[in-house]
Amino acid sequence: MFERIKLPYSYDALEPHIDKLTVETHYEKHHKTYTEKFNDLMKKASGMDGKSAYEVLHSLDKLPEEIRTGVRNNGGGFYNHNLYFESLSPDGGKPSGKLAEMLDNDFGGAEKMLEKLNDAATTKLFGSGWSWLVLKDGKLDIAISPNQDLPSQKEKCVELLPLDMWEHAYYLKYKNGKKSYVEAFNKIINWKVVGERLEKAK
Ligand code: MN3
Repeated sequence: MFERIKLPYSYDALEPHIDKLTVETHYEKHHKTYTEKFNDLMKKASGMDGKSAYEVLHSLDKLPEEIRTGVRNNGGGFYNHNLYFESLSPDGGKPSGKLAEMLDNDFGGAEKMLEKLNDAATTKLFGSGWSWLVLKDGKLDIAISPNQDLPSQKEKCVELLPLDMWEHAYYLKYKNGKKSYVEAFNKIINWKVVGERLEKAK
């Protein structure tokens, strides 16, 4: 049984950057539905007992064909939203330690990295998907992925920070204002969690 993370803050904690109704709907409707469908589909998988969602998502070819696409989309939705909600915080601080050092070396600082992450999200990605900070070949890099895919399903890398660019992540408050949404996102990143992911990845 795959379980969502417990939301580490209240629905209104990210106001005014992300509004209460969006957080509540995103977590209680979208994330919940992905999770339920993923669990349902996995009842039809064999030989996957004890595997993490991440492992399942990286061995889709071992699943029965009839559930492969469903697991890819709903398992991805389950996994990515755990990362996403965990990556946000009303007081996420600033990058420090190794993360700050690598952001300086690989981008010229956190601000410059966010410009690239935001640019990929608003101009390179078409339709629903995600923009990511990843660790690739020992360096920080930006990646995009369609639907609920993970960049690491396509190439060897580790996901550090996800930016959800599905309309459900921002439409209630920002309508078609993708740029306003990503600017708001920049202000509520939980840099501590991102730093911990980097430590784990190395
Ligand atoms: Mn979403």
